[in-house]
Amino acid sequence: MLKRKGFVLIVLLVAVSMVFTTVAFGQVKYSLAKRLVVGFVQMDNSQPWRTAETDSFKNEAANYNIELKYVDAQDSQANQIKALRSFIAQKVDAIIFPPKVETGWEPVLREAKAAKIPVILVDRGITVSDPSLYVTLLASDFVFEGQQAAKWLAKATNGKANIVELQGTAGSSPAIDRKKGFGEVIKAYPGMKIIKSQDGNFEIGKGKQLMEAFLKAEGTAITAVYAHNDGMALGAIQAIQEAGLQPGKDIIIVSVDGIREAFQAMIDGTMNATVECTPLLGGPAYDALRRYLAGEKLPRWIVSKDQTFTMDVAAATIDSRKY
Ligand code: GYE
Repeated sequence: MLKRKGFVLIVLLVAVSMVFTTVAFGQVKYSLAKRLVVGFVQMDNSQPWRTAETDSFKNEAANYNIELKYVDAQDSQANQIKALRSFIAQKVDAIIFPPKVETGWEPVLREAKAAKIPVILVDRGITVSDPSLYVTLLASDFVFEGQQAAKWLAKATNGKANIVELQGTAGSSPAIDRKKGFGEVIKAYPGMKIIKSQDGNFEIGKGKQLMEAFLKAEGTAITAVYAHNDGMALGAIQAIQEAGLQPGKDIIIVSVDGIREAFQAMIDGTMNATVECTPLLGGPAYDALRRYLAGEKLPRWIVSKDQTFTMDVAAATIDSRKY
Protein backbone atom coordinates (compact mmCIF):
# COMPACT_ATOMS: atom_id res chain seq x y z
CA MET A 1 0.00 0.00 0.00
CA LEU A 2 2.76 2.41 0.98
CA LYS A 3 4.63 1.51 -2.19
CA ARG A 4 1.52 2.25 -4.24
CA LYS A 5 1.06 5.63 -2.56
CA GLY A 6 4.66 6.51 -3.35
CA PHE A 7 4.14 5.54 -6.97
CA VAL A 8 0.99 7.67 -7.26
CA LEU A 9 2.86 10.59 -5.72
CA ILE A 10 5.70 10.28 -8.24
CA VAL A 11 3.25 10.11 -11.15
CA LEU A 12 1.50 13.21 -9.81
CA LEU A 13 4.79 15.10 -9.39
CA VAL A 14 5.88 14.21 -12.92
CA ALA A 15 2.50 15.31 -14.31
CA VAL A 16 2.59 18.62 -12.40
CA SER A 17 6.17 19.35 -13.46
CA MET A 18 5.23 18.59 -17.09
CA VAL A 19 2.40 21.12 -16.96
CA PHE A 20 4.75 23.77 -15.58
CA THR A 21 7.42 23.00 -18.16
CA THR A 22 4.92 23.43 -20.98
CA VAL A 23 3.75 26.71 -19.50
CA ALA A 24 7.33 27.92 -19.11
CA PHE A 25 8.56 26.88 -22.55
CA GLY A 26 5.33 26.76 -24.55
CA GLN A 27 4.51 29.42 -27.09
CA VAL A 28 2.41 32.21 -25.70
CA LYS A 29 -0.43 33.36 -27.97
CA TYR A 30 -0.25 37.09 -28.63
CA SER A 31 -2.43 39.77 -30.08
CA LEU A 32 -1.31 41.95 -33.00
CA ALA A 33 -3.74 44.74 -32.08
CA LYS A 34 -1.13 47.19 -30.80
CA ARG A 35 1.06 48.62 -33.57
CA LEU A 36 4.74 48.50 -32.62
CA VAL A 37 7.51 50.79 -33.76
CA VAL A 38 10.73 48.81 -34.20
CA GLY A 39 14.20 50.16 -35.03
CA PHE A 40 16.37 47.93 -37.23
CA VAL A 41 19.93 48.87 -38.22
CA GLN A 42 21.52 46.66 -40.88
CA MET A 43 25.34 46.62 -40.79
CA ASP A 44 25.73 46.89 -44.57
CA ASN A 45 24.09 45.73 -47.78
CA SER A 46 27.08 44.87 -49.94
CA GLN A 47 26.28 41.24 -50.69
CA PRO A 48 23.21 39.07 -51.42
CA TRP A 49 22.99 37.46 -47.96
CA ARG A 50 22.63 40.88 -46.31
CA THR A 51 20.08 42.20 -48.79
CA ALA A 52 18.05 39.01 -48.31
CA GLU A 53 18.03 39.67 -44.57
CA THR A 54 17.11 43.33 -45.05
CA ASP A 55 14.23 42.35 -47.37
CA SER A 56 13.06 39.79 -44.85
CA PHE A 57 12.78 42.47 -42.12
CA LYS A 58 11.09 44.96 -44.46
CA ASN A 59 8.65 42.48 -46.01
CA GLU A 60 7.57 40.73 -42.80
CA ALA A 61 6.92 43.91 -40.77
CA ALA A 62 3.30 44.33 -41.94
CA ASN A 63 2.47 40.72 -41.02
CA TYR A 64 3.30 41.52 -37.39
CA ASN A 65 1.70 45.01 -37.35
CA ILE A 66 5.12 46.59 -37.05
CA GLU A 67 6.22 50.00 -38.28
CA LEU A 68 9.88 49.58 -39.19
CA LYS A 69 12.45 52.32 -38.78
CA TYR A 70 15.30 51.18 -40.98
CA VAL A 71 18.93 52.38 -41.13
CA ASP A 72 21.88 51.08 -43.21
CA ALA A 73 25.12 51.49 -41.20
CA GLN A 74 27.37 51.20 -44.27
CA ASP A 75 29.69 48.60 -42.72
CA SER A 76 30.45 50.70 -39.62
CA GLN A 77 29.92 49.75 -35.97
CA ALA A 78 30.07 53.45 -35.05
CA ASN A 79 27.14 54.09 -37.42
CA GLN A 80 25.25 51.16 -35.91
CA ILE A 81 25.72 52.63 -32.43
CA LYS A 82 24.64 56.07 -33.69
CA ALA A 83 21.46 54.55 -35.13
CA LEU A 84 20.75 52.69 -31.87
CA ARG A 85 21.04 55.99 -29.97
CA SER A 86 18.64 57.67 -32.38
CA PHE A 87 16.14 54.79 -31.94
CA ILE A 88 16.39 55.28 -28.17
CA ALA A 89 15.84 59.04 -28.57
CA GLN A 90 12.76 58.32 -30.72
CA LYS A 91 11.44 56.03 -27.96
CA VAL A 92 10.82 53.07 -30.27
CA ASP A 93 8.99 50.08 -28.77
CA ALA A 94 11.88 47.69 -29.52
CA ILE A 95 15.23 47.44 -31.27
CA ILE A 96 16.43 44.55 -33.45
CA PHE A 97 19.89 44.48 -35.03
CA PRO A 98 22.76 42.31 -36.28
CA PRO A 99 25.90 43.38 -34.35
CA LYS A 100 28.87 43.72 -36.72
CA VAL A 101 31.42 42.57 -34.13
CA GLU A 102 31.22 40.85 -30.73
CA THR A 103 32.44 43.67 -28.48
CA GLY A 104 31.78 47.36 -27.82
CA TRP A 105 28.03 47.29 -27.28
CA GLU A 106 27.63 47.54 -23.50
CA PRO A 107 27.30 51.33 -23.10
CA VAL A 108 24.59 51.75 -25.74
CA LEU A 109 22.75 48.61 -24.61
CA ARG A 110 22.74 50.00 -21.07
CA GLU A 111 21.14 53.16 -22.44
CA ALA A 112 18.45 51.07 -24.15
CA LYS A 113 17.85 49.13 -20.93
CA ALA A 114 17.55 52.37 -18.92
CA ALA A 115 14.96 53.56 -21.46
CA LYS A 116 13.14 50.18 -21.04
CA ILE A 117 13.51 49.36 -24.74
CA PRO A 118 13.91 45.62 -25.34
CA VAL A 119 16.74 44.64 -27.70
CA ILE A 120 16.75 41.49 -29.83
CA LEU A 121 19.96 40.45 -31.61
CA VAL A 122 19.89 38.71 -34.96
CA ASP A 123 22.44 36.83 -37.07
CA ARG A 124 25.56 37.56 -34.95
CA GLY A 125 26.31 37.27 -31.23
CA ILE A 126 28.02 39.61 -28.77
CA THR A 127 29.92 39.27 -25.52
CA VAL A 128 28.47 41.21 -22.58
CA SER A 129 29.01 40.96 -18.84
CA ASP A 130 25.30 41.54 -18.14
CA PRO A 131 23.02 39.04 -19.94
CA SER A 132 19.97 41.24 -19.28
CA LEU A 133 21.25 43.73 -21.88
CA TYR A 134 19.42 41.83 -24.62
CA VAL A 135 16.34 39.62 -24.71
CA THR A 136 17.50 36.86 -27.06
CA LEU A 137 19.69 36.12 -30.08
CA LEU A 138 18.31 34.53 -33.26
CA ALA A 139 21.24 33.07 -35.20
CA SER A 140 22.85 29.99 -36.66
CA ASP A 141 25.40 27.87 -34.82
CA PHE A 142 28.62 29.03 -36.51
CA VAL A 143 30.88 26.48 -34.81
CA PHE A 144 28.60 23.77 -36.21
CA GLU A 145 28.78 25.36 -39.66
CA GLY A 146 32.61 25.37 -39.57
CA GLN A 147 32.58 21.73 -38.45
CA GLN A 148 30.22 20.77 -41.27
CA ALA A 149 32.41 22.49 -43.87
CA ALA A 150 35.52 20.71 -42.55
CA LYS A 151 33.82 17.31 -42.35
CA TRP A 152 32.62 17.65 -45.92
CA LEU A 153 36.09 18.69 -47.12
CA ALA A 154 37.81 15.86 -45.22
CA LYS A 155 35.53 13.36 -46.94
CA ALA A 156 35.85 14.93 -50.38
CA THR A 157 39.67 15.02 -50.24
CA ASN A 158 40.34 11.82 -48.27
CA GLY A 159 41.82 13.97 -45.54
CA LYS A 160 44.43 15.59 -47.76
CA ALA A 161 44.22 19.30 -48.53
CA ASN A 162 46.31 22.45 -48.61
CA ILE A 163 43.64 24.93 -47.62
CA VAL A 164 43.47 28.69 -47.92
CA GLU A 165 40.93 30.27 -45.58
CA LEU A 166 39.02 33.46 -46.37
CA GLN A 167 37.90 34.76 -43.01
CA GLY A 168 34.86 36.91 -42.30
CA THR A 169 35.07 40.27 -40.53
CA ALA A 170 37.70 40.23 -37.75
CA GLY A 171 36.03 40.18 -34.34
CA SER A 172 32.62 39.10 -35.67
CA SER A 173 31.02 36.03 -34.11
CA PRO A 174 30.59 34.10 -37.40
CA ALA A 175 34.26 34.63 -38.34
CA ILE A 176 35.50 33.59 -34.90
CA ASP A 177 33.25 30.54 -34.63
CA ARG A 178 33.46 29.33 -38.23
CA LYS A 179 37.25 29.35 -37.90
CA LYS A 180 37.03 27.53 -34.58
CA GLY A 181 34.65 24.78 -35.74
CA PHE A 182 36.63 24.14 -38.92
CA GLY A 183 39.95 24.05 -37.05
CA GLU A 184 38.62 21.60 -34.45
CA VAL A 185 37.68 19.06 -37.13
CA ILE A 186 40.77 19.26 -39.35
CA LYS A 187 43.03 18.78 -36.31
CA ALA A 188 42.20 15.09 -36.58
CA TYR A 189 43.57 14.95 -40.16
CA PRO A 190 47.37 15.29 -40.39
CA GLY A 191 47.06 15.71 -44.18
CA MET A 192 44.84 18.79 -43.92
CA LYS A 193 46.59 22.09 -43.41
CA ILE A 194 45.55 25.72 -43.56
CA ILE A 195 48.46 27.26 -45.48
CA LYS A 196 47.08 30.82 -45.63
CA SER A 197 44.30 32.56 -43.71
CA GLN A 198 43.24 36.20 -43.86
CA ASP A 199 40.37 38.60 -43.16
CA GLY A 200 38.20 39.23 -46.24
CA ASN A 201 35.42 41.09 -44.35
CA PHE A 202 32.75 38.81 -45.91
CA GLU A 203 33.09 40.85 -49.15
CA ILE A 204 33.07 39.50 -52.72
CA GLY A 205 35.78 41.96 -53.86
CA LYS A 206 38.03 41.25 -50.87
CA GLY A 207 37.61 37.51 -51.42
CA LYS A 208 38.88 37.96 -54.95
CA GLN A 209 41.83 40.15 -53.88
CA LEU A 210 42.89 37.72 -51.16
CA MET A 211 42.69 34.77 -53.52
CA GLU A 212 44.83 36.59 -56.09
CA ALA A 213 47.48 37.19 -53.43
CA PHE A 214 47.28 33.58 -52.19
CA LEU A 215 47.68 32.24 -55.73
CA LYS A 216 50.66 34.48 -56.30
CA ALA A 217 52.32 33.25 -53.10
CA GLU A 218 51.38 29.55 -53.21
CA GLY A 219 50.36 28.82 -56.82
CA THR A 220 49.20 25.28 -57.49
CA ALA A 221 50.12 24.14 -53.98
CA ILE A 222 46.61 25.32 -53.02
CA THR A 223 44.10 22.47 -53.32
CA ALA A 224 41.12 23.88 -51.40
CA VAL A 225 39.41 27.11 -50.38
CA TYR A 226 37.40 27.44 -47.18
CA ALA A 227 35.50 30.73 -47.32
CA HIS A 228 33.52 31.96 -44.32
CA ASN A 229 30.77 33.03 -46.72
CA ASP A 230 29.59 32.41 -50.27
CA GLY A 231 30.28 36.02 -51.25
CA MET A 232 34.03 35.64 -50.66
CA ALA A 233 33.96 32.19 -52.32
CA LEU A 234 32.42 33.75 -55.44
CA GLY A 235 35.23 36.34 -55.46
CA ALA A 236 37.83 33.58 -55.07
CA ILE A 237 36.27 31.65 -57.97
CA GLN A 238 36.83 34.65 -60.25
CA ALA A 239 40.47 34.94 -59.15
CA ILE A 240 41.07 31.23 -59.77
CA GLN A 241 39.54 31.42 -63.24
CA GLU A 242 41.60 34.49 -64.10
CA ALA A 243 44.71 32.57 -63.03
CA GLY A 244 43.83 29.92 -65.64
CA LEU A 245 42.78 27.26 -63.14
CA GLN A 246 39.44 25.50 -62.71
CA PRO A 247 37.60 26.25 -59.49
CA GLY A 248 35.64 23.20 -58.35
CA LYS A 249 38.19 20.85 -59.94
CA ASP A 250 41.79 22.08 -59.55
CA ILE A 251 40.82 23.80 -56.34
CA ILE A 252 37.89 22.53 -54.24
CA ILE A 253 35.63 25.30 -52.87
CA VAL A 254 33.56 25.01 -49.70
CA SER A 255 31.82 27.92 -48.00
CA VAL A 256 28.88 28.98 -45.86
CA ASP A 257 25.50 30.72 -46.44
CA GLY A 258 23.69 28.85 -49.23
CA ILE A 259 22.75 31.88 -51.32
CA ARG A 260 21.18 31.29 -54.73
CA GLU A 261 24.40 32.48 -56.46
CA ALA A 262 26.28 29.65 -54.72
CA PHE A 263 23.74 27.13 -56.01
CA GLN A 264 24.26 28.52 -59.53
CA ALA A 265 28.05 28.19 -59.09
CA MET A 266 27.58 24.57 -57.98
CA ILE A 267 25.42 23.90 -61.05
CA ASP A 268 28.17 25.50 -63.17
CA GLY A 269 30.71 23.20 -61.48
CA THR A 270 32.79 26.02 -59.99
CA MET A 271 31.79 25.54 -56.33
CA ASN A 272 31.60 22.22 -54.50
CA ALA A 273 29.63 22.68 -51.29
CA THR A 274 27.98 25.29 -49.11
CA VAL A 275 26.71 25.09 -45.54
CA GLU A 276 23.39 26.88 -45.23
CA CYS A 277 22.96 29.85 -42.88
CA THR A 278 19.57 31.47 -43.14
CA PRO A 279 19.20 35.26 -43.44
CA LEU A 280 15.39 34.98 -43.32
CA LEU A 281 15.18 36.14 -39.73
CA GLY A 282 12.59 38.93 -40.02
CA GLY A 283 9.49 36.81 -39.30
CA PRO A 284 11.13 34.74 -36.54
CA ALA A 285 12.53 37.89 -34.84
CA TYR A 286 9.18 39.71 -34.91
CA ASP A 287 7.47 36.58 -33.61
CA ALA A 288 10.04 36.36 -30.77
CA LEU A 289 9.46 40.03 -29.94
CA ARG A 290 5.68 39.59 -29.83
CA ARG A 291 6.04 36.50 -27.62
CA TYR A 292 8.42 38.34 -25.29
CA LEU A 293 6.04 41.28 -24.96
CA ALA A 294 3.19 38.83 -24.24
CA GLY A 295 5.16 37.57 -21.24
CA GLU A 296 6.95 34.50 -22.58
CA LYS A 297 10.41 33.73 -21.27
CA LEU A 298 12.58 33.23 -24.35
CA PRO A 299 15.73 31.12 -24.52
CA ARG A 300 19.01 33.11 -24.70
CA TRP A 301 19.67 31.78 -28.18
CA ILE A 302 17.12 30.72 -30.79
CA VAL A 303 19.21 28.57 -33.13
CA SER A 304 18.46 28.40 -36.87
CA LYS A 305 18.54 24.94 -38.43
CA ASP A 306 21.07 24.65 -41.26
CA GLN A 307 22.06 21.88 -43.66
CA THR A 308 24.91 21.31 -46.10
CA PHE A 309 24.33 21.35 -49.87
CA THR A 310 26.68 19.87 -52.45
CA MET A 311 27.01 20.30 -56.22
CA ASP A 312 25.22 17.03 -56.99
CA VAL A 313 21.95 18.30 -55.48
CA ALA A 314 22.26 21.93 -56.61
CA ALA A 315 20.22 21.68 -59.83
CA ALA A 316 17.36 19.90 -58.07
CA THR A 317 17.29 22.37 -55.15
CA ILE A 318 17.95 25.81 -56.63
CA ASP A 319 14.29 26.56 -57.40
CA SER A 320 13.27 25.94 -53.81
CA ARG A 321 15.85 28.38 -52.43
CA LYS A 322 14.26 31.47 -50.92
CA TYR A 323 17.40 33.64 -50.94
O1 GYE B 1 27.43 34.50 -43.31
C1 GYE B 1 27.64 36.66 -44.10
C2 GYE B 1 27.29 37.95 -43.54
O2 GYE B 1 26.46 37.20 -39.75
C3 GYE B 1 25.66 35.09 -40.35
O3 GYE B 1 27.48 37.74 -42.17
C4 GYE B 1 26.08 36.41 -40.82
C5 GYE B 1 27.20 36.40 -41.86
C6 GYE B 1 26.92 35.75 -43.19
O4 GYE B 1 27.88 39.10 -43.99
O5 GYE B 1 27.41 36.41 -45.45
